[in-house]
This record gives sequence, C-alpha cells and structure tokens, in this order.
Amino acid sequence: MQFHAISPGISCIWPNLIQIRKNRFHSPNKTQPQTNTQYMKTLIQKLSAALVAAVALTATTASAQLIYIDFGGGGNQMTSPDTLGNTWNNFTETTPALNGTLSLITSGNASSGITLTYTDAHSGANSSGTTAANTSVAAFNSTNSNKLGMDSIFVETANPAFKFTLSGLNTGKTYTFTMFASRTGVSNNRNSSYTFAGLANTTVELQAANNTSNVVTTGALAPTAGGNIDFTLGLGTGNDSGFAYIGGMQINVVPEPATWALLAGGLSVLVAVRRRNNR
Ligand SMILES: [Ca+2]
Ligand SMILES: [Ca+2]
Repeated sequence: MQFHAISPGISCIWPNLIQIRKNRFHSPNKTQPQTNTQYMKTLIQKLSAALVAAVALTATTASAQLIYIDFGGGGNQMTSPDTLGNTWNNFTETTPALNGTLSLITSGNASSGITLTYTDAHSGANSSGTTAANTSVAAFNSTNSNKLGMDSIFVETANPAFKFTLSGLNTGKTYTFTMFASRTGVSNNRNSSYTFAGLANTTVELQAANNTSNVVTTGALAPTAGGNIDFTLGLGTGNDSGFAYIGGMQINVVPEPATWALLAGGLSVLVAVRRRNNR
C-alpha cells in the first residue's frame, strides 16, 4: 500500500471532521442542539464530499510515473532534461556492457528503484532511423529531439535475441511498455517483436521499416513474485530482412490497483449509508 500517495487525500478529511465536532458543541443556538440523527446525517454528508475530493486529489497525486529509455548510439543519445523537461536513460552500443546494469531514473529525475540488467547481447547500434518522428508519445518526437528516432539497438538473423531484465519492480503494481523503432531507406520487412515475461508473457510487434509515426504498447503487465520482468527483442512475423530494432521505450508505472479499490470501496459504503439516512 502506497500510503504517501493517498495521504494528501486522507488528510483533507480531518479538517472536515474537526469542524463538524466544533459545530456540534459550539452551536450558536444551544437551546436546539442537533439530534444524533441530524449529526450523523451531517457527518456522512461532509465525509462523502471530503472523500470525493480525496479521490479527485489522489487521482492527481498518484498520476502515472514515467521512465524513458533511448536505445542506440553513434553519439545520438538523448540529453537531459529534454525540451519537454524529461530525464532520460541511455542504453548505447557500449553502455552498459553485457551483464552490466543501469539504475533507471524517472522522467522527473528521481530514482525509480528499477535496475536494468543486460543479459543477452545485441548486434550493435545504428543511426539510420527517422529524424522526423511524429508519434502519440510526445517525448519520442522530433519536435522534442530528433535523437530518439535516429538511433537504434538491433539484432539480426545470426543473433536473433537482445535481452535484459528489469528488477526491483513493485509486485503490487503493473507496468505498460510503449516502444518506437525506425529504420529508414529500406524496402523489405523489418518487423520487430518485443516479448515481456513477468507474471505472464506477452509479445507485441512493430514494423520498423520507414516508420515515423507508429508505436506499440503492451497491456498492463505484472512482474514476477520476485519483482522482475524479462525483455526480449527479436525478429517479428514476416521479417524477411533479418533485422529488428528498438529505438525508444516508455515505461508507465500504473497506479496501484489496491489504492483505487480501497478508495472506491470507502466511497460506496458512505454513499450507501447516506442513501439509507435520506429515506
Ligand atoms: Ca538517441
Ligand atoms: Ca534511439
């Protein structure tokens, strides 16, 4: 349970409780004190309003955490902060070395607690991607920086898998992954597959050939009980070129389902009690 995320919401309930108690014991009309029923009705009305406000506030404070990774090389690494204010992680042709690690930083330049461990070698990097990326992810686009789209890490037929493991993931949360890849000036199939193995396995694919606008996003994925998700880049369906790519990744840390369930549960109880008292 991520108490710090909901505490701003909960804290705004206390002033309402205190004010209600003050109103009860310091009523200007002491000859007509509130009955217990009236008091409870007022309390429930105030609490309902406060909880609605708390849920709204929590929706803001618990907004998704983002992590950006630029894959590639040739001196085209993303600089931080970018034009949009995001901090980037750079996975290049040389860094980390095989079996080495990156401690991932959030887009807000904070430690994510997530470690990337490079476990299966790629075939290298190139800088033959688009300089005019225009996708649904603003951070990937050339209006932000053309360096994300230009470079990629790739695999080829003779070495068909590039792998890394993400560890330190929160088992109470889920994660979505959005990928971009681009290889310009080609006429064959560069379909690239991205497999994620956590509590369950999923594979999504993206055609990198001459791509400037498409990204692919997984569903919400849960890590293993140990807090890991393994990633594999491979050749996608129909790939007749023998080359597959990853140029950029956005990791979206989905707000904790348990938090939402607790708040929704509390709200529904209050609404039910209020309805009963209004009969
Ligand atoms: Ca780059
Ligand atoms: Ca890149």
